[in-house]
Amino acid sequence: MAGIDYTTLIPNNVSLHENRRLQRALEDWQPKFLEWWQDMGPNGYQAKDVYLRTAISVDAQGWAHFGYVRMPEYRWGIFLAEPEQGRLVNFGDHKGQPAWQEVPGEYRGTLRRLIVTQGDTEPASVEQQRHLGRTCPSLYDLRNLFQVNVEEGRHLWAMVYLLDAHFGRDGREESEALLQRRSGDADKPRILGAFNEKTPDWLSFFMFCFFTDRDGKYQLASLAESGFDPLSQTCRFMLTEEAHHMFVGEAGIMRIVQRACELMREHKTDDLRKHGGIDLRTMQRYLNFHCSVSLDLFGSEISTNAANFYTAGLKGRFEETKKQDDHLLKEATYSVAELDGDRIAMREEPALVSLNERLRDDYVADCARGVARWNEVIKKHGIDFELRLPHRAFHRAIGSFADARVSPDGRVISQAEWDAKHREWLPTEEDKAYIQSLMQPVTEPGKFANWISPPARGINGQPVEFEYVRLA
Ligand code: BYC
Repeated sequence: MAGIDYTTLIPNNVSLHENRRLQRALEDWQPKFLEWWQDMGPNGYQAKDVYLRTAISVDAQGWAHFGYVRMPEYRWGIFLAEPEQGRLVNFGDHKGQPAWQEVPGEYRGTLRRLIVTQGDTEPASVEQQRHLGRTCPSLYDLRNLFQVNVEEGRHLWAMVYLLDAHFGRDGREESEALLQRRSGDADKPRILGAFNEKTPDWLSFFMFCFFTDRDGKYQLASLAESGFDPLSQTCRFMLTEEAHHMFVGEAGIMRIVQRACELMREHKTDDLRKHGGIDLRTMQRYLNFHCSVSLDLFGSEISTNAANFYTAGLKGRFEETKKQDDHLLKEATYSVAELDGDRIAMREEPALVSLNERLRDDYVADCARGVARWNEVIKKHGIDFELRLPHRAFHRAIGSFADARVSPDGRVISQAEWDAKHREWLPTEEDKAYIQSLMQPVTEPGKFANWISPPARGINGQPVEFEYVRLA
């Protein structure tokens, strides 16, 4: 396979022309998507040339083509990773059976819900980020924002393809509904909590890419294990795109940390507001917020939904096939953090209902590796400060800690202590106003806002001062 057909209205590597009914359904949806993109996509930049990458094949080497594109003309399409010959269902009650090419009737509703939940996050994030272009810290960052946005748009296409190809009229209705919900809307909100939060500034954007896109990585990796083969193939290709989004987040925060350290040394103070930088304590509060809302995205610690997804063979564990166990988990247990009076204790729970928590553990370990890389920058500057992940029970709205008050270091505290201290732990109105005051656009090629360092290198071998977006 590998080659993508760009001669058709909808680029694809799924031989769409052989399935007239599906082709018509998607061609009917395409103008509605474009209308949504015009209304809810990046505000103010639709007519500009942006240096974007587009997928030209799905094999590991060199799938991307780089060139100037106007975003509404981006070739959104349907790209599935190469099929694995003889693939099996690798876990759950159907383990060992050939992977399904069609939706098993008994799992139709469940699978549809999983795909819709995944699909809903994609347009949601574009909506959340739609005003950021106007305050970009550089053309390099502006281009990265738009690359992330068009690829989230493509991820929506990926889920709509599955809905239209495999769920008949219900699927087509869900595809329409994906364009009708709106992030943060009181009447028709997006499905998951974090996707109704605002992304009003670039510090939030980078934190979102680091923490929330990383949830995407872990959820997609679990769905890539699915016994429903088209879902697996779709998610495997999406993961290659997701990697860039997390890079944008990790490198963005690292550049802000770098700049903070430079300013601290230059002015011999950690109060950077006088000097137009973002101090590390403010960054810690933003980190606490974005980490905690992203932890919620994994669902409840104990979840029969998660157990059912697994037993049915629909959603696996992270790197399921690399694990050395029976892949049934009926007898296994897993250690889960739970509230035990006024403390948090570990308890052995049945492994099947603990799968959300297990995935959250994989995620936390991955986040910790990124935070350690930020701390290396701080350490290299000889500054005595460490950014930390908040405890998993801190500021949670989903699961067993939702009603508890827990400090970032994992102490169960009283409401009174929370009221007295939460301003030290979460972004305050003053923080938000200060960060907002820094959001002045910098659009001269090669120039960067004062609060962020330039990147070490440009995109696709281009220099940092390349004109990544043509604004003229
Ligand atoms: N907010 O058993 P529970 C990405 C609901 S991000 C609101 O605890 P379950 C991306 C839940 O739906 C990845 N509601 O959870 C990143 C259920 O409702 P019902 C997105 C929530 O079902 C950046 C009830 O609470 N992909 O790709 O085991 C940019 C009890 O549920 C939340 C996926 O999420 C919440 N946070 O697991 C762009 C993968 N959490 O059934 C993109 C697909 C739970 O009682 N989704 N609820 O009405 C899933 O696998 C599961 O739906 C979840 C929840 C892991 C999200």
